[in-house]
Order: sequence, then C-alpha cells, then structure tokens
Amino acid sequence: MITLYSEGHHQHHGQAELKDGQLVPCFEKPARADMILAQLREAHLGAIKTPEEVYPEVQSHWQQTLAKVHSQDYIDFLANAWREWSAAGHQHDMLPLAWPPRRTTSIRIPDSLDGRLGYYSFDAGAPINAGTWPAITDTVQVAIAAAELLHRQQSHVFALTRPPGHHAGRDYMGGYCYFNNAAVAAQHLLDRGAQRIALLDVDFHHGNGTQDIFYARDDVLFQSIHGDPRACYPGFTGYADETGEGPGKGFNQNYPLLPGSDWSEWSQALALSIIKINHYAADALVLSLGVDTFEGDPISHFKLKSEDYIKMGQRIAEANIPVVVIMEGGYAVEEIGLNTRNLLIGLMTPP
Ligand code: OKP
Ligand code: ZN
Repeated sequence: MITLYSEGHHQHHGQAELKDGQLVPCFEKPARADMILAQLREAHLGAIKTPEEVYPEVQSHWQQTLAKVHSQDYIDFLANAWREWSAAGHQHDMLPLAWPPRRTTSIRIPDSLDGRLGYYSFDAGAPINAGTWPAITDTVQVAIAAAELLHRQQSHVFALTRPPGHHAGRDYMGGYCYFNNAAVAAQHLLDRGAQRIALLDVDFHHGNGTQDIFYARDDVLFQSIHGDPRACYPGFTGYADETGEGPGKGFNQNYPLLPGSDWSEWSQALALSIIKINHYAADALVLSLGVDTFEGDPISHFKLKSEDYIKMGQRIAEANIPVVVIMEGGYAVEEIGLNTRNLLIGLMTPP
C-alpha cells in the first residue's frame, strides 16, 4: 500500500472553536496527521510519497478537477480571503459571524469580507489563517494523486489528507472542512474513465457536504454511517429518508445510529452499505475515513475500540474493489495513529 502525504498541512492551524458556548483550542490540529504518519512508518505499511513524486502533472491539473466539485467564486474567495483580511489589519483567525436565515427572499453575495464569510460557510467551525490556502491546496493534490495512483496500478492507496473535507459543499466550508478531498478524488477517478464510484463515509459526523455535491448524480453512490442528526453535529442532514433526487434518486443512503452505538450496531450498518455498494458494481471505492467513531474521541459519541478498525478494514476489503482512503476526522490524538493503522492493516489482510 502506498501513502500520499504532503507537509503543507502544517501551515493550517486554527486558534479556537466554539464548544458548549466557550472558545476552546481547535481539536483539528497538525499533530493529528503527524501521529498517523509516525504509526505508518513504525508499522512499515509501505512507501510514503508526495503528490509530485507519483503524479508530476498534478501541479498543473488540480485546479481543473477542483473546479468540477467547487464553484469558481468559492475557490476565489478562499484564495484571496487571508490577503483581504490581513490588509484590513487583522492578524488573528477569520471566523464568520452572520448567516442568511430561512425565507431570505434573495440571497446576494455581500461585498464585505464578513458578509462573504457568512455566505460561503454553514458554521463558525472553519477558521481561516495565513496558512489555510497553502494547506488546503496541498491536501487536495494529495487526494488527486492518490486517485491517480489507484487508477494506474494500486488496489489500495491512502491519502493522508488534512484538514478534512466531507462537510464542505460546492460553495461552502464548515466543520473544519474547506475543500471536499473525497469528492475531488471521486471526480478524478470519473475523469479517468470510471463509470461508477462508491463513496463510503465512516466518519462519526454526517458527510453533509459530500451528500450535497452528489445528491442529484448517479455516477457516485454515497453511503454514510454517522451519529443520528437528531442528536449529533451537524444535525440538519443525515436522515435515512434522504435518498437522492432527480437522476440521483436511490444513489444516496444514510445510516444514522444513536449516540453510544458500538461495533455490534455499527457493523450492521456497514453490512447494509456494503450490500448497496456490491449491487452498484462500482469501479472503485472512495472511503472517507474518520476514526472519530473511537470510544475515546473527545467530540464524538460512538464506542468503537481500536481492534474494531481491523475488522472494519477487513469487511470493506471483502467488497473486493480498489479502495482509495481519504482521511477525515479523529480527535483522540494519542490513538488516531493506531486506529488508522489498524484500518489499513485490515484492508490489506482480508480474513
Ligand atoms: C469534523 B469531522 C460538537 C462540536 C462539533 C465540529 C465538528 C466537526 C467534525 N460539540 N464541532 O466530521 O470529523
Ligand atoms: Zn467527524
């Protein structure tokens, strides 16, 4: 198995996020990826390469792929946001502070930076700092290069992406996410000739952005197992009756589970999603991997144990299709490396 990684993510490190009414240090931090990398090296799970090493053309092609998933005005907003913010004399993180309410008659894009911050986000959980743009453009290249490698030869590729992406929609950020790395990887595989991509999201949180991007499409089958939206963030999507629309009708499945669910409940949902994926006869699987389903996660509410990730990898391997793993969440920093490593070991060693 080959891992794709780039150092650029270190430049993105938010200062604070809201938790229970208080500003606390961001859970989503550079050490998360460092811990995963350390575990992969220790376990000798295979070569760790940069995007340019495996796919030199990525530097001239990533923007085209990105623009098929995200709107150009949103990309331009992110590209220029910090320059505008610092020109206004600010040095601290940017955070949005106002969103359009329901029944707003016509939502126009404000000129002010505060207005655009609200327009291009759904929460205050995606701070922008000086290094955000270099980090998110680096990591989107990690995702594209991983997809390219899967297309060329490998049966398993791991994209060590950070920050995560599954909450980001076509023109909005939120929940630590800016660009939807998994959606971009799926798009690259389609551009390389794949007809059908299955996208399985096992992060604790509903992949609302990914669902939104592919909701009306039948070329990407979206499956998500997550905390019940009645109780869990982001809370407005992820119900089982959201099944797609138009040509995408029937190509979206959600498996909401109650807080406190453990491997016995979780693995039943996985089995259902794998039946769907097998039936779809996908050319490749994009796995949005969050290990925040772990019992020790500080912001999530499932009860998976470290050994369960080996079984998870094995069950996914039984679907017998090429898999590109895209890293999403996981905030128990001490165990994030072990849990990720276990998933990858399971994927490579079916029972
Ligand atoms: C990103 B990913 C709950 C606060 C939630 C945002 C969580 C974003 C998770 N008390 N804050 O899906 O791992
Ligand atoms: Zn998550």
